[in-house]
Amino acid sequence: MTQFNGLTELTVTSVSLLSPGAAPAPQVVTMAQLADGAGEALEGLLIRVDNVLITSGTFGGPNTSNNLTITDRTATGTLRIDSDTDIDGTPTPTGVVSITGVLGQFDGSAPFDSGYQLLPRSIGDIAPSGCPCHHHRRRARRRPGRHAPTRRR
Ligand SMILES: [Ca+2]
Ligand SMILES: [Ca+2]
Repeated sequence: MTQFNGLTELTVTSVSLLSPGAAPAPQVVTMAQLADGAGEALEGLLIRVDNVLITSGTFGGPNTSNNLTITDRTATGTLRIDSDTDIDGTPTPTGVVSITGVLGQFDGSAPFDSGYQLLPRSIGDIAPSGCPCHHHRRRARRRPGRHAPTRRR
């Protein structure tokens, strides 16, 4: 087992299939549980965050990886769109969504307890949310959307 920018990596020497079946159900969490100092316990797990709004960044063009800022009512964090998925190149949602993904980490300095990133596996991991919360609806309407300058990384 090694670490890469705080992300625990398994160096795999052999893999055997123990039992075929469906992927594990995601654990439903809030952004506060993924915050600096808090996310370590969930690293590497499949999780889902509901009632999420993208507050800056876009999914970017095809074959690009992009970091976006997301928030629920509890905290703000990072959504990472990896170019290996089928998400890059698709329109960035403007409404409230539920996002399933694996929790990764990119943190270049000790104590390696920050920089958690939610990494959805495919476009199917991002679903519209039926959240009735007015807070999010107001924010979504105020959002400048595609007229805003986008930061590229
Ligand atoms: Ca870690
Ligand atoms: Ca891609």
